[in-house]
Amino acid sequence: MARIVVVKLGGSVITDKTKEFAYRQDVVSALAEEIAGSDVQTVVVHGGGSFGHSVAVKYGLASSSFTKSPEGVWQTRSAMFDLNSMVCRTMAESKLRPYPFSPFNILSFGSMKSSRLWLLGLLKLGLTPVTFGDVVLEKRGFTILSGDTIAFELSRILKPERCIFAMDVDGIHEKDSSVIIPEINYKKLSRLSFNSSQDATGGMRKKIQMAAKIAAMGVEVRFVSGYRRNEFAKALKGEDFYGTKIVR
Ligand code: IP8
Repeated sequence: MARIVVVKLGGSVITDKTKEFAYRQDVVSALAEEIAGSDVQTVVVHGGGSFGHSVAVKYGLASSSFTKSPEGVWQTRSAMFDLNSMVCRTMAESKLRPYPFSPFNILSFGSMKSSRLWLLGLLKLGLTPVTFGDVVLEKRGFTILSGDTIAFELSRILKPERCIFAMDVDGIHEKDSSVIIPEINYKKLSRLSFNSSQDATGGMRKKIQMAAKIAAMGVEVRFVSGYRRNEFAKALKGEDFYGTKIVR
């Protein structure tokens, strides 16, 4: 069976978070070319960046807060669907054949086995499944379902060879150090402390929690810069790369 890799494209990589609705086509194009040129079967999930997140905050929507605003839900989802269609179009221009789907699809099959078979079926037919962070209804109202959580769910379902997080930084470094940690096990990772600059929005903490959960299942996680296409390509193919590897 071909090698399967789950890739999370960070919102801060594929968009410019300093400007609303600023899509980075050149970055997505470079990463998509590397995916298309590799021999691994890839399942992609992308974040919200200056699409989903900038709209969500206006309506008090976050992964730790709830809203019942129909306007907020519509605007946020609409921004995510727009971004998803841009990402998929860029991927198609890079010779991939994306299959966009809402993350709720994989939950609607009723069993992990059915979700797995569905994803494997798409991959076998030459499609690249692409999903995204979304808005989810819970008891207290609507909240954000982060792409990092979806990367964990996809890893649970697929047990891929590895899971790559393409980020706007090179990897993880310890507090008061700028040296990227090349490899760390998931237990040590959970105990690591960070500078506030490394975790301004709490996004890094969440990513690390999910990465630790994925690595604990025996799926190797790689944190790599999405701006370094060569390092991303090496990380994708399982070669030595510049970034952080998280292992069990
Ligand atoms: O950027 C968030 O996904 P994330 C998606 O992976 C929305 O946290 C809806 C803002």
